[in-house]
Amino acid sequence: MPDAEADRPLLSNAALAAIFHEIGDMLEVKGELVFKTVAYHRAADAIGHYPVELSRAYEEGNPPKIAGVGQAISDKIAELARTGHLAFYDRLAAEVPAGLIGLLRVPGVGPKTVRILSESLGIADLDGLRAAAQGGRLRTVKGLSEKAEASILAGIASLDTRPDRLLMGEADEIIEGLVAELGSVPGVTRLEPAGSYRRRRETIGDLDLLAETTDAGALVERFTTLPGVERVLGAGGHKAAIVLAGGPQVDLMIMPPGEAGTYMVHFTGSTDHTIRLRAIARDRGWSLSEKGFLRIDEDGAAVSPAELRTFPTETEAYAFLDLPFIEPELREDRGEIEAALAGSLPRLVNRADLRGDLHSHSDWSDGVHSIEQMAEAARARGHAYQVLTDHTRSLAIARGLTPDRVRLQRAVVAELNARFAREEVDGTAPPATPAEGFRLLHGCELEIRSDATLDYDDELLSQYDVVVASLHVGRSQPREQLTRRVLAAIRSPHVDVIAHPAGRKVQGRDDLDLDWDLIFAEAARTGTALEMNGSDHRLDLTDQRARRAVAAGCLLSLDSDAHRIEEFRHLEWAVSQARRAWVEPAAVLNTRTRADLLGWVAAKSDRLAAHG
Ligand code: DGT
Ligand code: CA
Ligand code: CA
Ligand code: ZN
Repeated sequence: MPDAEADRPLLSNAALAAIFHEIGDMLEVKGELVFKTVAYHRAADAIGHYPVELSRAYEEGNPPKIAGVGQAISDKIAELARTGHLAFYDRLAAEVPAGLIGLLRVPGVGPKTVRILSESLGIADLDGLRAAAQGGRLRTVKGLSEKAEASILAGIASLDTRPDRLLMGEADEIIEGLVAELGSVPGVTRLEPAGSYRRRRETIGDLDLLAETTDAGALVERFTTLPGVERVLGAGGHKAAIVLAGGPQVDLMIMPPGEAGTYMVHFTGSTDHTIRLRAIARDRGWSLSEKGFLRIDEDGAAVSPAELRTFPTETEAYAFLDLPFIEPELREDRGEIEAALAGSLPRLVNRADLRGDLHSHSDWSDGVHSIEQMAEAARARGHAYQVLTDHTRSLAIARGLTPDRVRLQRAVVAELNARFAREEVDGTAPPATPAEGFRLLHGCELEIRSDATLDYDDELLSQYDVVVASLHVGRSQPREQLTRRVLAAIRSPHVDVIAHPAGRKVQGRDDLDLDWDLIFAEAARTGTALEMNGSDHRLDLTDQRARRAVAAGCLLSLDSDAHRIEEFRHLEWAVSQARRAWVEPAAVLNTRTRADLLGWVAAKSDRLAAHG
């Protein structure tokens, strides 16, 4: 007998994640306890990131154990995998109107406000909220002021105008998928991402792919019929453009074999960079386009018969202009042409230069994985050190640690390190372990409180290996007070790094209003590192700001701020922003050996004393 169920497509991990996020949102609006709603959002994240197709694993009867996914949620995945439905979800959806969930997207509107709005004004969706705010009706509700009404209106406006460029993680994921799909098309010998993605800009508008193939027709055919294609914008003999469902536009260009050099230069951009190259070419009697260098006469017209010079590699194309290869991250016309002409391009930091990571969390505060899981993952990546920096006491929302818990945690770290040391002697440590061995260093992400005091006393702070300080509260204080708070941390003998200094979110929250020149000067004077946080939602410091910081004499630390083991990949994004900032290895604290790092930390008091 044919099984009707068998034809049902399995839910992808992304689809499962969306369902659990929605459950979390609905529970929030219903007023469930925070820890319960957070559990659903966390599980949704874990499911979305999970490397194995979960529906299939559950259907085949071997569900994996996923950190952050407890029995109750596991049962729900099983039900979804088996039937494609979830009774619990259906019940909630019947109870909580979909429009109400949409209200949560408005900055500053939380579940409690949504409930009040729904109950007192009968607001059911975004349009209803906008109308009520414009009509001045929100201020009539108990608990909402005229100010709150204005801020909700501004929030709705920001939703409408928010640019939706891709974050690094989204772009990486799509590129990986495209390269996997298209790489298997017969005839394809090469696929190269270009455009802003290759330059590693912090957000990416559309994706640009260059290809070499012996069968252009087959490649264009597959490209325009990929499963995720929503619209085909155009398809020709050697190029095509598509829009992916709910995603970006992707441009595909097919290069003639052996002529990639100028194609790569042109489609990597930036436009500003290639305009400079064209001017140099023109001065020498050549017109530069993606097709190559075309000989021109004094009037700029192509000579006859046409003379076209093409090159298989970018290095050769640059060399034709007597320039060294210029790294894609530098190609923004921010001085790289001048430096290339002068032979003074920087030796950019790369991932392999990093010996460790100074900022990460565990499930003791707001992370997902255990201390041991995080340490093992860092060790397997070849780090010589990973600093565990769970949040401190006053950041209750992130389960900041009390001093008692800090002492307990220190013992856990010591015990793990004893095992790592034994395994290095036994020869049972993972093969990636560096010569200096691996140690988990004990640190914290120390909250800088609103009044510019630090969250722990000197006695407790002095016992950490490394302290990373940051501020999460009182963000709207005036510039003077915010700057005073950051300076207080910089001047503390115990603080080694200022984490995500601008407190901004990519395409989201604004920067903190800080006196940057003062901060850079004090950080340089005291030898306090400034972080380039690699989370693609943060990327803080930005490339431009980091470049100013290094010019002012500051050290940087390139950190993952990982809250789960998969987030160690943030380090790659921190590195790419550092490269865009022209950063060389010597300016990065975590290119140092563990001994050098700890020596530098220990010397902070001396530095403070020496400089008064
Ligand atoms: P995006 O997509 O907004 O993040 O930025 P890009 O840089 O990827 O820009 P896109 O996709 O419009 O074009 C990809 C590359 O193609 C760009 O970096 C340089 C080249 N290109 C595009 N339009 C022009 C142009 O009008 N003039 C020149 N010289 N190059 C262009
Ligand atoms: Ca692009
Ligand atoms: Ca494009
Ligand atoms: Zn953190």
